[in-house]
Amino acid sequence: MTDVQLNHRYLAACAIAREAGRLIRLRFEQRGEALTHKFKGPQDYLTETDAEVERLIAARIAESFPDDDFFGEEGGGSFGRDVWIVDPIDGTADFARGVPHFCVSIAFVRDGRTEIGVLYDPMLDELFAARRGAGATLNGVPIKVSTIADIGQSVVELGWSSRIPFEGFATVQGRLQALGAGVKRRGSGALGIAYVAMGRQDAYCELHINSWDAAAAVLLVEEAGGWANDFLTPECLRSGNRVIVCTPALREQIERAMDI
Ligand code: LIP
Repeated sequence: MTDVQLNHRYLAACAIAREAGRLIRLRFEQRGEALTHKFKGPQDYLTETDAEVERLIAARIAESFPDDDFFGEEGGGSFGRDVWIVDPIDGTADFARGVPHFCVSIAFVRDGRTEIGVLYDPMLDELFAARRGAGATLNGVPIKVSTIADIGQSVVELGWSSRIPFEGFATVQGRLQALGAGVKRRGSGALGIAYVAMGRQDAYCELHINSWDAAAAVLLVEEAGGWANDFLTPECLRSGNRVIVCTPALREQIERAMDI
C-alpha cells in the first residue's frame, strides 16, 4: 500500500470520526429521560445509537475503500489483510446514563499492525489522530506523553469490565495504590489511553479489553513517545488482550503491578 493510499485512509478516518461524532452528540442530546437501558451482559450496555453509528461508519468506509474488510463491535464483520476495527461508542455505559464521557474509535490495521488510529470525543470536540511513524495529534496539534517518572506522583486509570473476575481488578488496584499512584476509573478505555498519549494521565491498564476498544488509542501512545505492551496480537483481534500504556519511566512498576 502506497503512502498516498494510507494518507487517504487517514484523512477519511478523521472526517468519518467527526461525522459519526456529530450523530452521537445529536442522539445524546435528544435522549429522553425514559431512555430504555438494554444490556449485552452484566454492566455491558447496548443502545440503538451504537448500531446506528456503526452502520454510518461502515457505509462511509465501504464507499471509499470497498476492498477493505470491516469489523465493528456491534455488527461484527471479517478480519482480512486490510481491516477497519471500529467501536462506534466507547464509553457506552456513560452515554446510556447521560454522562458526557465517550468517543468513537476507528483503527486501520494492515497485516495485523495498526497503521492509523483515530478517536473523536464529540462532547469536548477533541479529535485524536495518529499514523504510524508520523506522530500523534489532538485537533492537529502534536501531543506527547507526560514526563512523570515517580509513580507516587502519577495518575493511573485502571479499566474494568465484567469480562473478567473482579478479584484481579481489586488486586491490581491495591498494588497501584500501595505504590502511591492516584488510581482512577472512568468508563472509556479508548479515551483513558488517549489521555495518556497527551499527558492528562500517566498510565492506563486493564486486564482485558477488546481490540476495537483500544487498538486506535494504543497507536496514539506509541506515536506520542509512550510505552505500550504488545497489545494487538493475532488472538487479540478477535478475543481481546490486556493493555498497558504508560510513560516509559513507569513501565517496570506498572507491568509488575499488572502481573497476575
Ligand atoms: C468499554 C471499554 C473499557 C471498559 C468498559 C467498556 P464499551 O467499552 O472501552 O475499557 O473498561 O467497561 O467495556 O463497551 O463502552 O465500548
